[in-house]
Amino acid sequence: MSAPVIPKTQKAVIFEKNGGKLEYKDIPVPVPKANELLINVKYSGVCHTDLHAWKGDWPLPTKLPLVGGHEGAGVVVAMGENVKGWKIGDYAGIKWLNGSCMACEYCELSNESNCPDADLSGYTHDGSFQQYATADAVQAARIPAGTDLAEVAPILCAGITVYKALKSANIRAGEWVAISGACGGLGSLAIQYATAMGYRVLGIDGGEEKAKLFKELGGEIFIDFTKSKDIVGDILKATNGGAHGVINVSVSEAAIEASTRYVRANGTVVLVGLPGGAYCKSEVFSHVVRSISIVGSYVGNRADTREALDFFSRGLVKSPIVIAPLSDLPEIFDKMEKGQIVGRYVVDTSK
Ligand code: 8ID
Ligand code: ZN
Ligand code: ZN
Repeated sequence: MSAPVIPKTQKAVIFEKNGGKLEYKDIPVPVPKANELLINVKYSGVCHTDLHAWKGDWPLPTKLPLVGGHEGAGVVVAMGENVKGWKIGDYAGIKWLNGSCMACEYCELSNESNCPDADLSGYTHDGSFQQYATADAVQAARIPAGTDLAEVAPILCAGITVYKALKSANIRAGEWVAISGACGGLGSLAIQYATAMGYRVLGIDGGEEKAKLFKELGGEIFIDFTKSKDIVGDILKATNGGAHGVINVSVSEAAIEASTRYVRANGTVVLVGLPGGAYCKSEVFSHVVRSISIVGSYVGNRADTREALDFFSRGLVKSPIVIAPLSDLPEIFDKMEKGQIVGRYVVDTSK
């Protein structure tokens, strides 16, 4: 294959300060470092984390100015001189974990997301809301040739994250998993991974459209948090004693607190959603006598990435996507803030 022509400038959405104007404009195409791929991003999912990063919600500063985005799917167009195992034309994915030191005790055990020097796409490293982005060749996701790049994009954060979170819940086939925030980007994939893994799925989210999507994706029982007068009671009843595992993917401190009360005795509450400044409150007496576990789950490692992509390639999970131009990002953030997104928005970087 002849070397692709790489332009000097490209379209991107960039902001100068947290909460500042999201500008759709021409910026320089980055040059890959020795260890990096240059990926021509075709599509990028829009994760709620991108909204947190833009707003500056978390106690971890972003780089500024910043190009957000960390669910980028595209084609390798160039690479640094130390890159091994990739060739021009390969499909590659930009994940949240852009790169890590590979030498600390966490990296040694493949817990690379916990690396103190983790480099994060769309946060500490310009991400996938641009047409050309760089990624460490060791961490970039390998996407099989022929994959639909718009459809696969949400797997690169949402898919990997919920798949790892479900593993962290230690549920057995036939047991109940409750997904709180079931019909957003992460939740809509969690329903399907959970079903494919053999669990019974109860979802909590709000509104008719979300209730409909939940059933279409194979969920069993839907609890509407905008209608239920007693969410905890309703879930305990529906599951005959509580969910064996709970995946918290809402952006609500109150919903997280409730999950400590509807998890079954000996069950596991998994914290995934990251409402800024939130605490997970659990009543100590009940926590002890029901012997529940509360664990945090943070994206996934390279094996989780490969496995999560494999579920997708086998047709077991499909993200309900809405494709929009990259220039629409401000409107997408606005909808996301209002909880109005059903499934996942994917932006087309060519528009
Ligand atoms: O590695 C991680 N831990 C990780 C990875 C990726 C994303 C964590 N996240 C975090 C994001 O930063 C964000 O805080 O997970 C959270 C969810 O991301 P998302 O799925 O991309 O967000 P969304 O598409 O906006 O979906 C959120 C859903 O929660 C529902 C909303 O209706 C929406 O469907 N929800 C809310 I907000 N309050 C709720 C409540 N009280 C609720 N559902 C049930 N009960
Ligand atoms: Zn994400
Ligand atoms: Zn490390």
